[in-house]
Amino acid sequence: MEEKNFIPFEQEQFEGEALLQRATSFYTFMNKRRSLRMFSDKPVPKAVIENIIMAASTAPSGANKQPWTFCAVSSPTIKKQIRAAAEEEEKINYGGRMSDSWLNDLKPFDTDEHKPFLEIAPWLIVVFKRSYEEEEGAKKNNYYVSESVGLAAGMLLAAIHHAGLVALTHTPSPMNFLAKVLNRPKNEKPFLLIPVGYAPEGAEVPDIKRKNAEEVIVYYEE
Ligand code: IYR
Repeated sequence: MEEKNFIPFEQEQFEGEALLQRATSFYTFMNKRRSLRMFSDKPVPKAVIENIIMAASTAPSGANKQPWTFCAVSSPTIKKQIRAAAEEEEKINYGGRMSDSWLNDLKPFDTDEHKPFLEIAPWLIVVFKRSYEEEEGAKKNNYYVSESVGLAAGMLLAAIHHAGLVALTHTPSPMNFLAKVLNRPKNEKPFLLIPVGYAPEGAEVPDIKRKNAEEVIVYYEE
């Protein structure tokens, strides 16, 4: 059993104008992040991907179990396999597995079963959640696995944006094929498929709006 062992917490602090300025400028910066469905094939160095993933891996997690694995794929052969399997599932989705109202909600995004970006983007980061660990032959469950991995994925997207790169939070479904193609162990389940790279010249994104403060925040102050 691990003993309690605390160390001093250190962090730079801000007040007044400087505090507001930091909060505002980070929001402004994050508000520029967009999901892209088109990528340049320009290479991104492995060391950049590694740092982005390690930033994601600083996320909080249930009992600090860090129940995630990030598979970083630049292999053209594996990207091709992933594209083929994803398109096979999506063909069924767009051909009737998704409801009419779902297909209608997707119209502004102009999506279809074709996923060429899965081969064009220099990296695919496949995020897996680890529902349990195998310790000395015994299964030990992790805690709040989806919440933890969701937080890590959010931080991954922020790190990608901070590096001036773009990503798509892609959810081909069902996505069990990712565990197969990447030969993952039984305790890992695919969570998200995230192509990462540079935006191509002339990239466009749908003209969609984010909710404003009144729509997403409820204050309780008295
Ligand atoms: N998985 C499909 C459909 C899709 C679903 C949602 I919800 C989106 O926000 C976008 C797409 C696809 O990737 O095309």
